[in-house]
Amino acid sequence: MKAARVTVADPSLQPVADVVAALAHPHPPLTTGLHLTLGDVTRAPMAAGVPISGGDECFRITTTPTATVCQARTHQGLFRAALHTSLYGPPKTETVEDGPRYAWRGLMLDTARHFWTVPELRRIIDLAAIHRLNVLHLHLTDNEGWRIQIPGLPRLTAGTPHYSTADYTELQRYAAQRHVVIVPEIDLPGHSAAALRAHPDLAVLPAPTGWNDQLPIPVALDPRDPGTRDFVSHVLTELCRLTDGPYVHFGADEAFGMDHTLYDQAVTLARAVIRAAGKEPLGWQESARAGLDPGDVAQWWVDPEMTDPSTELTALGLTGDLIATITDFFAPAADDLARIVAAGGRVLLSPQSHLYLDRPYAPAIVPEAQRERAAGLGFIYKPRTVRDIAGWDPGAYGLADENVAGVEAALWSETLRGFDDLTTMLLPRLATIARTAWTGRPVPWSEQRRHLAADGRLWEERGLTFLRSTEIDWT
Ligand code: TNX
Repeated sequence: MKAARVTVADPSLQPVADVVAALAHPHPPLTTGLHLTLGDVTRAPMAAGVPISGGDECFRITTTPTATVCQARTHQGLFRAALHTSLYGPPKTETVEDGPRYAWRGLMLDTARHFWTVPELRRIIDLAAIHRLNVLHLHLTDNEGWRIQIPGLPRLTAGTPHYSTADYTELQRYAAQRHVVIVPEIDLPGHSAAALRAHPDLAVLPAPTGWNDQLPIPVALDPRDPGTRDFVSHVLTELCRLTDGPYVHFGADEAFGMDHTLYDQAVTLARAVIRAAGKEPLGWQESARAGLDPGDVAQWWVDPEMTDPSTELTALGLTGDLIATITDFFAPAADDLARIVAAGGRVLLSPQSHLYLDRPYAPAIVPEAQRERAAGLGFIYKPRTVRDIAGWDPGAYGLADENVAGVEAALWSETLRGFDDLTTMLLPRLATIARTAWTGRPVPWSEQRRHLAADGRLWEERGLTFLRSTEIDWT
């Protein structure tokens, strides 16, 4: 298919036009022509949250008889306007001004439990851009694997699929052209079994009382040990050096049974190293229990649905002390949101009830032929329909704009066998979340269904497998 012609008012805009044309390439042209020009946009909706990919994303689109004119103050604004118009057609009114409600609109992918190749990640970056997301958060290490080359520590990645520093650099470049920022995550001090396998000399804490082989052993690095501190400093410093974006994620989730003082020490160390290397540190919500400075970001995932998992854990056949350890761990999560706000921190909204895309789809909406792919992770998570996810309201938590970093969907990979499983879990849900993050509120379902049908045509044209939910008329 030949894309619509994109012309530019000055040569500096040619790279924007080229990337838009490349992204639109598999799709039939919906405009006679697009013209890109820098300029002021009168209405400038201020996006709440942390500006991550170059700030101003607002634009104006004006339709004339010969072309659709996109105007914005930045390349990013032009990219948003031109790509959206190429993919979905010009707006129905003569002039439209638009911009995002949330500045950080992300997707987290788990590359540790299942390794996604560089070409697969490129397709995901394209998909993110199409849905106006601007962050790809890569969960790069976990118990099951270490996926990023760290100069000076070759054992971490020896003999396992991983991203070389050259892969990572190239991926950031590819993403940046599409106005997507990579936020890398090294998960510490828990979730560290892969580090320990490569470096058995690292000091780790004993497993909590009652832990047994019903769940993976929760390896936590001991922040008191000088060699282990050196390891953490080295890894995070090198990662910061490789990273173009402003944020580096240090994990800090699920340090089950870890003593509070030691947990504080581990988080304090990670933050200090990342800051010293010139980046902003960011952790999962648990990290807020080690204190936060005003403006610090914490990623909130344990929403009220999950704060007492004892019934589900019992149903799984877990017993006594183990249930107590896990339940004790989740109990303080109920106060984390208030804790982040009280410290003047900023919440990156990833509530598992709606934004975790490894959650199973409600069986009633899954066509028979897709049952297996759509199974997801049944553990603790209650299944939901696409309509439920589309109804999620980021404004429902009573947070002031200064306490919001943005919105991020997350996909863990424990149950995924390949790329078709990945996209089946993402789509269509990711598109509804991305729309909510852009507009700031749930789009009415009748409207959302129409948008999803249009999205479905794009996914088909790009050869992406998606859940053909029975809630939507895909024809
Ligand atoms: C909890 S969510 C985790 C992940 C798992 C996920 C699903 C979070 C910050 N940590 O390590 O993949 O549950 O099992």
